[in-house]
Amino acid sequence: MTSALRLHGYPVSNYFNIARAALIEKRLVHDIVTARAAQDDAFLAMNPMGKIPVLESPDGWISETVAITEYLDDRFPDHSLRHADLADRATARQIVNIVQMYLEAPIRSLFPGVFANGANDQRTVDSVAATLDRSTRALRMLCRSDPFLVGSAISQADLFAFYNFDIAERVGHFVYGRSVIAEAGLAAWFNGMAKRDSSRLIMADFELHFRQYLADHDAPYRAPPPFLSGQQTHA
Ligand SMILES: N[C@@H](CCC(=O)N[C@@H](CS)C(=O)NCC(=O)O)C(=O)O
Repeated sequence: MTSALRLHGYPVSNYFNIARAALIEKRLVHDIVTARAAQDDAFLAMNPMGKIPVLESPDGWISETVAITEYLDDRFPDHSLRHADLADRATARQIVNIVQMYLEAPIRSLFPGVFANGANDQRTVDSVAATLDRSTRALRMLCRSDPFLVGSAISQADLFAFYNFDIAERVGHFVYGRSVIAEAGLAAWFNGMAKRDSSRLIMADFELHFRQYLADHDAPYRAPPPFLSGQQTHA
């Protein structure tokens, strides 16, 4: 028998991992359907952007990870990943946006020269560095790490930040020799997040598939950076 919730995607994807973590943290029964991003008509009917993750739900196909996590909270309010306090809720959403737009997106523009057999031009490398300066400074100012990013309750901000900082740390160290996690003052928070059951399960799957992905793409990136090497989940 299949579950009412089926998450389509692949464990190398940081966004798939965020959506999967939301399902686990909310204790929702779900199935995983292994799928790669695609631009064919069948996939575009599920997600017009042709990206993963995509959630198959009783209310239809849902894509864009923030739409998935907020749908899950609206449909299944238990174990909410959004704060009741409106100021906290707005801060968490602000962190989600900063992490996606000013940390993950610029880092993603460097993927070709890190996780594939491509090259990054110097102008991109320089402009990404300047954006990372601003986003890590902003996150240092906004995040409380007490123990979660917006106080005592885990929220979608923690999930978006954890999986996107994991990938950003790899790229940031490879390209610049910098630690974006340390710059944002988030080392203790990251270590705490890495110990969660959801993170251990998801990162174990990530490691398994990532090795093959790097080999398939003839990637220059080989080993995790020093900060992540110290993580038990990345051993
Ligand atoms: N804004 C999207 C981003 C999803 C995304 O970028 N997914 C990547 C994998 S991590 C993907 O599908 N890439 C393939 C492509 O862009 O064609 C979301 O929030 O879900």
